[in-house]
Amino acid sequence: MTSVSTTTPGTDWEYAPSPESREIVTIQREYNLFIGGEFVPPASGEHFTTLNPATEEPLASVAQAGPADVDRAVASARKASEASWGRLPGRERAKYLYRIARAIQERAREFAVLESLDNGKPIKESRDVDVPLAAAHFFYHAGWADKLGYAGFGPDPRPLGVAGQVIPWNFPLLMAAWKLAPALATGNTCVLKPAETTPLTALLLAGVIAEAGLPPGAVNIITGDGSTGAGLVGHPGVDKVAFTGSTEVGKEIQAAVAGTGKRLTLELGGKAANVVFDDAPIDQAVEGIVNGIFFNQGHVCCAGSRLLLQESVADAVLDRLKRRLATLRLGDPLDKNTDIGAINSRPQLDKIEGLVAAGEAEGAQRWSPPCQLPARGYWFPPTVFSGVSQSHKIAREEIFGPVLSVLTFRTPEEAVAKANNTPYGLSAGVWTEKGSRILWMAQRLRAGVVWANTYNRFDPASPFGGYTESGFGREGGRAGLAAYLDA
Ligand code: TAP
Repeated sequence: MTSVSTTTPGTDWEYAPSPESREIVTIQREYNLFIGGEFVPPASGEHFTTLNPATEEPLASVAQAGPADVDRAVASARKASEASWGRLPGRERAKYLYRIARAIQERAREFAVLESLDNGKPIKESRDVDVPLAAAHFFYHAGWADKLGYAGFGPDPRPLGVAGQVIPWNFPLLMAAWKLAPALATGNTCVLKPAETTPLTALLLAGVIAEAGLPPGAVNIITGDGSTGAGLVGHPGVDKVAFTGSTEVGKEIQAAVAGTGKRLTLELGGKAANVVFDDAPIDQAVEGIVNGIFFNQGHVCCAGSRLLLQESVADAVLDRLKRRLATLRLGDPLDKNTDIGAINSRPQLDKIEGLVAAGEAEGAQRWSPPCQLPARGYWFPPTVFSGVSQSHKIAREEIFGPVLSVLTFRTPEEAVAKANNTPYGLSAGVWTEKGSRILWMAQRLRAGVVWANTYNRFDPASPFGGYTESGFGREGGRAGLAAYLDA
């Protein structure tokens, strides 16, 4: 498969294909569960198949953890919490975390290729964003492990015990790092459940963790579907639940955990406003808009999926945005020239198609650059809706795909009112030349993260999380440590 430019063929320079070799990765035919420091078969003997979403080709057969396996994993984490990992001094824990971070760097290409195969994201993103950030999270938290007594949590903050962690499919390795690194740095032990459609990089990470010599049971990785996740978060042996995923499942988890005394953090969905004022540097803003919604096919909780343009520049920005979108290349995720990869699964593609149909039915104007989609696999072209009003479904619901809804505003007050007119509160973007306006906006936008003249920037030192239906708790930075400490 090759990447196809969205420009009209023959009218522009074409890139020669530049595929990354998949030879670097050995994908096993079958994967088991990582419990107690080793790979063990599931009690039921059941496995499911994970696919390459760009080709629909089966990649591997992966263990389905049932209740007996969840029990076994939680018991193994409890044992490590009481007898080994939970008793190590911070300076010792740090050594293991540094080792994991370095191993991710050393095996970066392997992780990146595997991530692109299992998730469908372009190799340039897995190579330049997911994998380096995953390593950075382990490095950053390794630095904290021996300094917790000086972090403002009292002289001797204690770990909570066993953390049950459930993650989604959009950043499989990175979300595993976001969960495991702070939990381990603070002396907790972990049972992690990756998403059903993207378990492979978490299992590769399990191998790295085994090689790094962590005490058995400090990290357990159990694969399975939603029932495995429900079994884990509901398990009485879990002290802390950390969940990243949809608001719908987050609410179910909150109800299941209520009254149990378990600590809970939820990182859920979003419908962020990316606000462009008339004094913004337009070319930079256009790059930020593209990065905001088309990075990772829009499968990003903090995606800038609602573009708010000041009316006086709306036409000019839209024109330039469309010209820029016509240069994006959609196709083979392993091609280093690819900008837009595959949609992660058939159900996600169905959801995007359904919401886009609703946008058209409600009267918004749909536009995509000329774009040939590959015959096999799950694909959706970059799409822009203009003429969107706040009542439209595509302005209210999270699409979680490469679809941008464009609205306009006249005054800063109107921009704030429209940006905040959402049940979510995860992120927002502001584009303007005026520093004072950035501060004015940041004080009024109800979002956990506000980016100014940039978008989708992540750093392990910077806390990330939401308000209202986007969840609660923070990941990253000192604030992220608090979620794993009894302080
Ligand atoms: P979900 O369907 O919520 O799945 C997330 C994880 O929860 C998966 O591992 C899933 O397993 C598991 N799960 C499903 N039902 C469960 C249950 N009843 N109890 C416990 N676990 C359960 O979300 P998704 O479709 O994978 O991800 C997309 C959503 O995640 C979007 O709304 C997005 O905004 C949000 N998200 C948020 C963030 C942050 S940081 N706020 C980051 C990434 C994604 P299966 O995979 O087997 O279904």
